[in-house]
Amino acid sequence: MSNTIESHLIETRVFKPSDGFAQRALIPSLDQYRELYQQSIQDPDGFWSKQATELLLWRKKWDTVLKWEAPFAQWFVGGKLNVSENCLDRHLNGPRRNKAAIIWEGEPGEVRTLTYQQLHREVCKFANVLKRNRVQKGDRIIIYMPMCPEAAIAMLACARIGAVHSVVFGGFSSEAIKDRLNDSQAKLVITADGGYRRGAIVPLKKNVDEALKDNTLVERVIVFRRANNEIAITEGRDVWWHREMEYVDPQCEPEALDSEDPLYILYTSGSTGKPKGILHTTGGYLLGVTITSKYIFDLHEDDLYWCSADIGWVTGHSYVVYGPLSNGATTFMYEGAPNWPELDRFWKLIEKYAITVFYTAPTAIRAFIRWGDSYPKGHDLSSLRLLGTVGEPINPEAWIWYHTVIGGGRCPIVDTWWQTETGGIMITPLPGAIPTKPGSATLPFFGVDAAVVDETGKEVPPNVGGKLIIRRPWPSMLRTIWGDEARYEKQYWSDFPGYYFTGDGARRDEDGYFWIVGRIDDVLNVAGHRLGTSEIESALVSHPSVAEAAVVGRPDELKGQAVVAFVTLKQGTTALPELRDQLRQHVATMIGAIARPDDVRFAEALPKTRSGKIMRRLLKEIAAGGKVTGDTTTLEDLNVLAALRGSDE
Ligand code: 7RM
Repeated sequence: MSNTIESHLIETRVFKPSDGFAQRALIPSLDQYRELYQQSIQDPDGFWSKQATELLLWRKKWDTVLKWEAPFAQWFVGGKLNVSENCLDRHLNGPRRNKAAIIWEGEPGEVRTLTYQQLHREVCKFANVLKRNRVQKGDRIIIYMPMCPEAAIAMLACARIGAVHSVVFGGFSSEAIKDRLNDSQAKLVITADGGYRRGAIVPLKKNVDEALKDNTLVERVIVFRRANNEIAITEGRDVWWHREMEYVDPQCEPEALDSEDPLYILYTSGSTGKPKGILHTTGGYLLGVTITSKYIFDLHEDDLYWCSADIGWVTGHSYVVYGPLSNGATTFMYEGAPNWPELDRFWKLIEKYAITVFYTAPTAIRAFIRWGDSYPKGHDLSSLRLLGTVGEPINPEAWIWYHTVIGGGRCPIVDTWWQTETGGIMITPLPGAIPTKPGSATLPFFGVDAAVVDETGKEVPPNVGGKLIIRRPWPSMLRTIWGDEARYEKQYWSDFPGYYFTGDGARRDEDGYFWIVGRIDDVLNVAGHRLGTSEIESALVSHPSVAEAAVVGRPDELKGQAVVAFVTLKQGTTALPELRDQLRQHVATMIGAIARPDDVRFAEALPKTRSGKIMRRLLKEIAAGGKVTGDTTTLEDLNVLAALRGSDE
C-alpha cells in the first residue's frame, strides 16, 4: 500500500478576478504573475536584489544576497537597515506624514488614530524609555499586552534599538509567560494593567507578577495603563509607561542593524511541550512581509486594511504591524471579541470605518456562519473590496458563505497558506491575477519553490496527496529555534535533507493548485487508506445542521484506525440521535464509505488554540478514551476539555 494521502472530495468551482478588480490591481493578470514567478525561480538573487532595492530603505547595501549553508541561511549579508525606520521614518517626507498609520477601537468603544508622524514620535519616545531602563541591542524583551496601539509601539521601539521582542499572547496564562521568560532569558517585561475581553478585564499585570515569582533576571516591568484595574506595584521593579514617557526626548536615531540581526522570537507550542522559539531576523523578514502585504492585499494608498489577528500570533506581527506599516498603509486594530457586546461587532466596525481589505481566520468565519446571516446582513459592507483567510484549511462551504454574505459576491478571497516559521505568506492567490477555487490556497508566491512529495522526496503526480515541502530558502524563513540549532535541523530539515518540511499534508491538482489537507500528524489510516482530516470535516460542514467538525482517528483492531467526528451544530439545531446516522451517511455519500465516521459525537465546542486552530491531538486522546496528557498551555478554554470528556457516549 502506498504512503500517499488519498483525495476523494473534489471541488470544481472556479472564481476569476473580475475585470474591474484586475484593472486596478498591482498584478493584473495571470501572465504577469507567471512571468514574475519564473524570474524569481530562475534568477532568485537578481529578483530579490531588485525587490530589496525597490521596497526597502537600506543604510548600507548588502554584499551577498544569499549565503546558504544548509540548513542555515543568511540574507542580504553585509547589508544594514532598521525595521522601525522602514515602517515609520521613511513615510514622513511626503504625503503620508499625516496619513493614519493605526486606527484603533477599544472593546468598550474608544477610538484612537495615530498618524505616521504621531506613531513615529511615540515609538522614538518609547525607544528612549527602553534605553533609560538599560535595554541594549540584543537584549530580549517580553511583551504581554492587549491589542492596543502601545503593543505595536513597544514592538517598533524594540526594533528601533535592536532589542529582540518576544510577544506573548495576552490570553496565555502566567505559566506560558514563565516558560518564555526562562527560555529567552529576558530582562524586561512590557505589559498593561489589564485588557478588555467580552466586557471583562483580563488581569495582565497580575499574570506577570505570578510568572515573575522566582525570576531573578527581570529587572524592570513597564506597565501601560489601559483598564484602570487595581494592580500591585513592586517598588524598584515596576514603572508606569506614562510616567516614563514624561522623562524622555522625542528623538531617537534608529540603530543601523545588520540584516541578520535578530528582530524577534515568537514561541509556538511544540509537540513535546517545550515551547519552540522561532527566530526571525531583520532584512529578509522585512522584505518578505513587505512584498507579500503589497501584492497579496493589493495595497493602494486609500485602503483601510484590517487583519483581525492578535499581535500575539505571527499573523499579528507580519500582517497587523510590520507588513502594512512598511508599505505605508493604514492598519486597523480592534481590541476585543467579535461577539461583544453583540454578535455583529465586526460588521459594525467594517461599516463604521469603511474597511476595504479584511483578513481573518476560518474558525472566525465558521463562528459567524453559526451565529446567523442576520448580523452581517444588518450592516452596509459595501466598502469591502478584498477578503483574506489564514490559519487552517477553509472548507468550501465557509468559503462560499464568506464570498457571498460578507463579500457581496464581488470581493476576491485570498486563502493564504503560511506558518510562524515561514514568516510570511507562501502559497496564495494574487487577487487580480489568480483565479480561485474554494478551499485551495492556489499557487506559490514569488520565490517559493513548493512541492508535494512522497516519503522518498519524489514529487507525486497531480491529485495524489503527500507531504508539503519547500525546496529552497526564502528571505523571511526562520533562522533557527532560539538556543537549539539541533532541534531546528531535526524538526525542519531532516525528513528531506536540503529541503524544508512544513509538517503539512497537501495535494496539487491538474492546474498546479495546492490543497492543504491538514497536519501530517493528523492524517488517518483507515484500513490501509490514508485520509487527510480536512476533507471529512468539509463534508460534515457541508451538511446544513453542522457548524464545525473535527475528525480524528481512534485505534481500531480491525481497521487500524476508526474515524471519530466531533461536531458542533448550528444555533437552533438539536442533537437528535437520527442526526448522527444522517451525518455518517452524508460523509459516505460525499466522499465514500471508507470515510464514513464510526462515531459522531456532538459537542458544545471544540478545543482550540487562541489563534483558532482545532487541537486534534487532544481530541485523539479523548476519542481513545484516555486522559489528556500533553501540553495544554495554548488551549483557549480549558472548560471545553472537561465538557468533551463528559459528552454523550
Ligand atoms: C499563519 C499561521 C501554521 C499552520 C500550517 C497549516 C495551517 C495556515 C493555512 C493553513 C490551510 C491555510 N501560522 N494553515 N494557513 N492550512 N490553509 N491557508 O497560521 O504557525 O500558527 O500555523 O496552520 O497547518 O502549517 S501557524
